[in-house]
Amino acid sequence: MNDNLGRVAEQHHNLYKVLLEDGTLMESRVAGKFAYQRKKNTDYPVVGDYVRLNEKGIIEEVMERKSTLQRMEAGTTKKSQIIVSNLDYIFICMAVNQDFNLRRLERYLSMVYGTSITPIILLMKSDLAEDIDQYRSMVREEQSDLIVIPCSSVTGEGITEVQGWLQTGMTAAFIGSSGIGKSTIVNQLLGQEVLKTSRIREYDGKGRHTTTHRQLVRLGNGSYLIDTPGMRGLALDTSNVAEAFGDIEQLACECKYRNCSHTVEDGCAIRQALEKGTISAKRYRSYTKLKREEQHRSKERNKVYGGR
Ligand SMILES: Nc1nc2c(ncn2[C@@H]2O[C@H](COP(=O)(O)OP(=O)(O)OP(=O)(O)O)[C@@H](O)[C@H]2O)c(=O)[nH]1
Ligand SMILES: [Zn+2]
Repeated sequence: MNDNLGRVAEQHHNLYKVLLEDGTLMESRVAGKFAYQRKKNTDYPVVGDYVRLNEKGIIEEVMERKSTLQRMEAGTTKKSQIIVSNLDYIFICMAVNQDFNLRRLERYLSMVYGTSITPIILLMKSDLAEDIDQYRSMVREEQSDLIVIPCSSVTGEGITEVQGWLQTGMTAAFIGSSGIGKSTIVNQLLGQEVLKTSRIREYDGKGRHTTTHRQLVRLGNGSYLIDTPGMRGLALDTSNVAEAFGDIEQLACECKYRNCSHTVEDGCAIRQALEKGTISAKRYRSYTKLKREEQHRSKERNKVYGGR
């Protein structure tokens, strides 16, 4: 990074913390011109952005983004919200116990579809599985070229392989349900740096000592890990929807046509279940609505971010 370049490490409303080359965190705001020029909300800085600062430490410019992870804003179908930017990898974490869920995996994969972000599947708590290859095959059946790494912080399996992906300048985020060992593995990757960089002690407005969780950290070798509240929320949205419609998604596998829209086709397993009353009309409507929104979203994404 140049002298006047930094990387957005935290965002709290319109207040940013920018990580500088020398490792210091600088509090910053965006230049007034962002407002004058009526920039779109997606033009404002997000965690992961490389930004150019002026001599007063104000963010003048957001450098072109290599990739973005987006979510639709609640209540709208068009406007999207960028959660983080410039990810190279996303570690999709699933534990090899009751957490393991292929429908949820599909959801996660659909988020990175059409971006340049490479998904890497971490089979967490691999020490708990008798036959880890069975899980690996199930994942590969979803998509045969996926990178799959069994990981355990108990046996240490997989840590070196994960580190292998974190080369200088690379940025990765972890996503997955709560309680499956993400923090444990991140702390192992951070090693001694955890106290220095991940959890920092600061004085809050009332002069109390508080411990805050940093959203972007740089490892010793110059790679970056991102863990924002936005990413955590995404994990929730994703698993809730998948779990809420898991039974219907399962039925969809039995439809006669692979690209069945579940509306007019012959041999649609979902419509048959609807007629039999196995699934309610209300849930069927919510499900098809969700599907349509999803298709619309991926079309929009391809339009805007085509070729990336
Ligand atoms: N068997 C086994 N247990 C593990 C492993 N890694 C973590 N755990 C345990 O799983 C629990 C949750 O671990 P965390 O690292 O806090 O999980 P997390 O995914 O970060 O959870 P959130 O912070 O809530 O998102 C702890 O009790 C850990 O001791 C592992 O590799 N194997
Ligand atoms: Zn169907």
